[in-house]
Amino acid sequence: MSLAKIQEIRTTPVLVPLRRPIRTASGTIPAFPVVLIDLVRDDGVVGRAYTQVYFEELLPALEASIQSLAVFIKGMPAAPRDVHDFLLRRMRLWGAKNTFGAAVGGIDMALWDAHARARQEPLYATLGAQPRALKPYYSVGLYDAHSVAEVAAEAVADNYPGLKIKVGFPTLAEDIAAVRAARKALGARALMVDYNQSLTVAEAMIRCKALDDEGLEWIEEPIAADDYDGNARLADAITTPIQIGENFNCLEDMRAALRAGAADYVMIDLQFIRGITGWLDAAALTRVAGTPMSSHTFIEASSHVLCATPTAHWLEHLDVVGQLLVEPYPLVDGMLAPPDRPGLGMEWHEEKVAACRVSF
Ligand code: SMN
Ligand code: MG
Repeated sequence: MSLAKIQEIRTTPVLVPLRRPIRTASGTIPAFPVVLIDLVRDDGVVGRAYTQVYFEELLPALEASIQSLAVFIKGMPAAPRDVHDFLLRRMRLWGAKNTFGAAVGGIDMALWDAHARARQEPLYATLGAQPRALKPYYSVGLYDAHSVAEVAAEAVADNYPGLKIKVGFPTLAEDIAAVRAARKALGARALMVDYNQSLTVAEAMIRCKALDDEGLEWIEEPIAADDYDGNARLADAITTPIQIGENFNCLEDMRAALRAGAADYVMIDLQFIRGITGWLDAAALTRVAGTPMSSHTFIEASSHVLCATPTAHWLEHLDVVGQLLVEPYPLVDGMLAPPDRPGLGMEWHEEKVAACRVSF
C-alpha cells in the first residue's frame, strides 16, 4: 500500500474574538491569535488543525514557523509518526520548543486528521478507542468576588461538572474571597484555581496553605512551571493536588517533572507536547506513573485523545475556535464526547474565517 504524500500546507492567521478577555495574573488575552492549518495530501485528502499563540504580535512568527517546517516535509509520505520523528531529528540542532514546537504539534494534528479522514473514521477510532463522555470544566479568567458569581452561574446553567477560575490577585484575601464566592454559586461542583505561574515559592507556600481547606479540585501553576523543585516542595506541603503541564514543551519536560514529584496531576497542551503523537507518548508516561491527565485548551482534538488515555481526567472547556467551525462540539448532559465525524471533525466556516483573517 503506498501512502499519500504531503503536497502543501496552507496557513490562515486569524484573530478570534472572545466573549470576554481571558485575564490571568500573568497577562491578558483580549482576542485569540490562531493559525488555521490545511494540510493537503496528493490524494486530495485535507487535514485540518490549528495552533495558537497568546500574543497577536507573535502571530506572524507562528505562521512562519509552520511554513518553514513545511519546506522540510513537502513530498514526504503523510505518515504522522514518521513525519513527527523526522521533524524532531531534523530540528535536533536548533530545538523544537515553544513556537517551533507548536508548529510541529499543529502539523502533527493535521496529519493525524488527514490519516483518520482517509480511513473515513473519527480519530478516536483510528487510535483504537471508543468514544467516551468526558468530564469538561468551564474555564474562565480572573474575576473578583463580586463578578465571579456571574461566570459561576453560567457554569451551573450549562451543567458543567466543574469550573476553573484564575487567581493571583494582589492580596491573598482577594483570592480567598473569589474562591468562596465561586463556591457559593457552584454548590458541590468541582472548583479549580489557576495562578498562571504568578507567585514566588515563598508566596505560594502561604497562599496554597491558606486555600488548602477550601475543597479545591486542584491548584494550578502556582509558581514558575519549570521550577520542578519548587513545585515538588509545594506538592509535599499541601494536601490539595498541584496541577501543572500546559507548559510541558516535550516529553522530557514531563518526565523530569514527574520524576521530581512536581505535580499530582498533569494537563497537557496538544500543541506544546507536539501533537497527537506527543500526546500518546505522554499518555503512556502517565499510565506508568499513575498520574491523572487532563487537557489544556484544544477542545476538539483533546476530546479524541482523552478517549485513548488510560488516566484521562478532565477536559478543559475553553472554546477558542468554536465560532469558526461548521459543526459544534456540544455538551450533552454536561459531558462532552468526540463527534462521530471523520478525523478530528472540524471544517472551517469560510465566511466566519474570512471575517477574522489577519494580514501582515
Ligand atoms: C491558559 C493559558 C493561556 C491561554 C489559555 C488558557 C490557562 C488555562 O493557563 O489553564 O486555561
Ligand atoms: Mg492554566
